[in-house]
Amino acid sequence: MLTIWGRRTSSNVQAVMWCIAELDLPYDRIDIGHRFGGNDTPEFLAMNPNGKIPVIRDGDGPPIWETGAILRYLSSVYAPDAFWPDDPVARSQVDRWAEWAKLNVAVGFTVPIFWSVVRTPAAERDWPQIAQAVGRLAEVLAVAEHQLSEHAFLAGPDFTLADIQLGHLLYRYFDIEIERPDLPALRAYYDRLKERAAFAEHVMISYDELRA
Ligand SMILES: N[C@@H](CCC(=O)N[C@@H](CS)C(=O)NCC(=O)O)C(=O)O
Repeated sequence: MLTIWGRRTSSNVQAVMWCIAELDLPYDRIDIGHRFGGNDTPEFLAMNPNGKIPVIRDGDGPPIWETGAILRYLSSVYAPDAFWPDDPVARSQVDRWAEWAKLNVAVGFTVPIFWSVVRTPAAERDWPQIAQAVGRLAEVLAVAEHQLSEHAFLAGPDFTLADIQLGHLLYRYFDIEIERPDLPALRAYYDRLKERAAFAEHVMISYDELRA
């Protein structure tokens, strides 16, 4: 049995939970972080000295933290080959897109855009700076747009770990009050993700409680 420490409104927890649900794994999730607190206790810090969520344990195995490491662990142990290939060369073709999404889309969206809009009081929002961040992110998303205009999923024809790393950000990206560039292939991809039960359950979650 997997145990996950982390509140369901955390985008990183959402990525992990979406992956767990896609792989149909049994789990127990414990609410930790933000309004629940609990991530600064000695017990939690002994699991993750960064005091961050998500953390998982698989049975009585050691704690695993960092969302990318958790996703790769779960995929290596439990996923079918198409989702996370055994062959190192085939796997690199998925991993490069997963890493790309984490380093470019998550970093370019979460703090400079999502936090600046949702987690900042209306009177303090710096719209020119937000518009700049949206413009920078648009350049990154144009790369995904090109890829998704040729393939059903980010790394090619199959749903893979790379789709978790990109897709879990898209509910918030398409939902918040920003001007978005016209990216029809990305929008169609997001619409397809919304049809997945695991995505709807674990990613399409209200973020109202995070509002400043
Ligand atoms: N690099 C880490 C970042 C983890 C992180 O920043 N988690 C946030 C939630 S998304 C957190 O723990 N925030 C503190 C809180 O929720 O109290 C990862 O990818 O897992």
